[in-house]
Amino acid sequence: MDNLRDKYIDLIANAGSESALEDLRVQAIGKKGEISLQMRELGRMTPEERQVAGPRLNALKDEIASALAAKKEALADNALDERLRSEWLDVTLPVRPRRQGTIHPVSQVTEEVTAIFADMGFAVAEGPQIESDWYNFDALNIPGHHPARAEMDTFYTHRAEGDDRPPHVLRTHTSPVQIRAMQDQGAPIRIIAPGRVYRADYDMTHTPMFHQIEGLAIDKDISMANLKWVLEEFVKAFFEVDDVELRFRASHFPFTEPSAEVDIRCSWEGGTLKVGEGDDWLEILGSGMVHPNVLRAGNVDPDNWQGFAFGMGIDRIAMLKYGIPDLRAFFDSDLRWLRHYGFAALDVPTLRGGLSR
Ligand code: 2NM
Repeated sequence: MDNLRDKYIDLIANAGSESALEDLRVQAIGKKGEISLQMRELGRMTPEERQVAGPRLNALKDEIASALAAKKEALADNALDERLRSEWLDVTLPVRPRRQGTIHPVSQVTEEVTAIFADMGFAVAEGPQIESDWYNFDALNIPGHHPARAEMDTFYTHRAEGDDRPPHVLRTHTSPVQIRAMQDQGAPIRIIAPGRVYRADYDMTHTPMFHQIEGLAIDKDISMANLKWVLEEFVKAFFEVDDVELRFRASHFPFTEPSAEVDIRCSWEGGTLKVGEGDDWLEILGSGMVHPNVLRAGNVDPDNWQGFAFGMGIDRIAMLKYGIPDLRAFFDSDLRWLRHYGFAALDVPTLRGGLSR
């Protein structure tokens, strides 16, 4: 038995691989292994002999099993050390620019517009996409009977049978964000609210979900003159031109008085847009002085405060700036489209570094 022990302990110590260990296990303590065969001999012994040999054989079997397990663990440790030695890599090396994913033009333009207004002291505000009808309509001077409610193609949520409260809506503009911001922060305030909005409309130039960015500036003495300057600065920075000409056309919105739609002078020579020259006018946004009822809804006293607001479609100005022809392709998630019109992930727009390189 001592010979058997020495033989296997030695073989196990010198085994070079897990499979060699497994062979040894079968050879020693497997069903037909040497020690198992010895154990079978116990039946032919006298009871006295068996009382001595039985426990010794069991102990030997246990000792070999432990030796096998210990050696197996040592081999695994060595294998791990070897992998750690051979498979290391320097995570401080620069990445290869693979451009697997790209920044969607809507995200890019949202960042660009945000950077421009941030530079003029506007903070970003956000709010829920599912709104109460009070925030989406009433607070914006659009009462229940107002035709604008019907014209908005609003998506309504479902109320349980017998629940007579007005249903929530998918916001049809980001203006509710400005109401909430006025309520939360009070005046003076200077914010922009970019985000998704929803209208039940689908054709060549409309998708049921699209993106808006709205701005709001409230202070003691803010006028249309400030609005004009801010919008001129915006258009010059966004279209990356030194001069623009803006045209304010009288218009009507329930939430502003007076209201104006803003066009920029442009040309469409050869089908490409040039801003600041030519004989065409391009409508890019709506604006006006915030209606006293809207200020009141935001708990801002219209006898002490006044200000301007404006809104524009992000998707539309993205198409104009980057020459993207089909609005509906924006939301198809077509990888080839995304690769073509998308932006490199590390190409963050800044005013000093250029908005769109
Ligand atoms: C527009 C046009 C004119 C607007 C108004 C407000 C608020 F909430 F402050 F009253 N936010 N945005 C506004 C004004 C939006 O979009 C064409």
